[in-house]
Amino acid sequence: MVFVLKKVSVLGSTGSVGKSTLEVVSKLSDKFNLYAISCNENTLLLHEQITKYKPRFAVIIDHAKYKEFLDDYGDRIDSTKILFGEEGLHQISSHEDVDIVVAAIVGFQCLKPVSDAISTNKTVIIANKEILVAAGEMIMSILNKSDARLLPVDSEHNALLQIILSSGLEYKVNDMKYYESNINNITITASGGPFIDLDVSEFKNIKSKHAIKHPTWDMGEKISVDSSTMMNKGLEIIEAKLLFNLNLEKINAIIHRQSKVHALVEFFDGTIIAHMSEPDMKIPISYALTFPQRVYKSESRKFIFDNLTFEDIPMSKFPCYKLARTVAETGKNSGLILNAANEISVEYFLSDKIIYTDIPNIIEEVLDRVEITSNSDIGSILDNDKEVRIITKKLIKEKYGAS
Ligand code: MN3
Repeated sequence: MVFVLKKVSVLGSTGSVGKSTLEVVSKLSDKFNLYAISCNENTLLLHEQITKYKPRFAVIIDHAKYKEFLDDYGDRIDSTKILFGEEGLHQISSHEDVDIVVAAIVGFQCLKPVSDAISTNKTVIIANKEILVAAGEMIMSILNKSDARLLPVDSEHNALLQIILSSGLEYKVNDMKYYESNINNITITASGGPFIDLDVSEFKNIKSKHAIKHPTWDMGEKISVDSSTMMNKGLEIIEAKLLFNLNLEKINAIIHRQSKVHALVEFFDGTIIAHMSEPDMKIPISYALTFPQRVYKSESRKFIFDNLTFEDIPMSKFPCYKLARTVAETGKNSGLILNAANEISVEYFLSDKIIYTDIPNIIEEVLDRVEITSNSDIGSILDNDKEVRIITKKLIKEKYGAS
């Protein structure tokens, strides 16, 4: 039998998950072949990646950067053909040669290629949280009509997947009752962020430079703020509800400051199985790539067990987490509203236009103002998202005088 290498497209290869994915794919070169990579505007790194990993295609989304790149190098570097924009993304996500699409583009730009990849029955490895939160129901409905597979690389959800598979259960994203009839509850962990020990009366004095420092994971500014408000954990509750179809009261989060236990599953017999590893994204990425096998050899680092602690989340400190749980229950477009209002609020906070404690207040008010409906296609999702962002900015201008 001839063993055929699986062809992988990495959307967003210059971001942190993208970079880790390329490292894993090149380490597993006896299993995978890099089909394509893409960047928004970091063409400097893209060029480096082209030379190093030699994909068949490389896509540049930003038009000016694409033009500039063509002027410098032409439309082909050795065996790599340079493609442009949405058309290029469409090609590398849905071409019949592609087996696996890693969706690591930040934001809504990822929605169309993910939907293309699902419709063409790819294995989709999803690193993009916001499209699961904002368009999860639509994504699940096209997934149900396809033979595609959706695998999460968010460390907690990937850990849940690993526990479930290791326990002899299957991964059934589309089955509404499967986990309800097999699992008591699932728990994802949260580091607690930088303000877990700060008195809540001090929260109003938190500045953006404090909020972007995450204790255990190395991440971008926006997600670091989301971790500090626990919105990130809230978004992950929504993500978990979508992927594992359990009632909300069976989906928990707990503070575990060391980020070494990533998730726990309690089964009917009272057994709780936990997933532990050093915080290294290459572990969940490699598991998703070789799913359901475990093939990747991690750089051997000794796992340090000392002082693993677990605490309940102090809800009164983290209203964003509470809001997200309500949204997980409400469903429909409430995830979209939460996501958009949060992104705008965090953006304003990062540029010091509003204070830290305004963030949950703004989101809550936007959730009250915008109509809850269902969006069934990409067009209405994008329109709804734009609308919510405008409403959020208007509200911030009215109430906080910022623009
Ligand atoms: Mn996570």
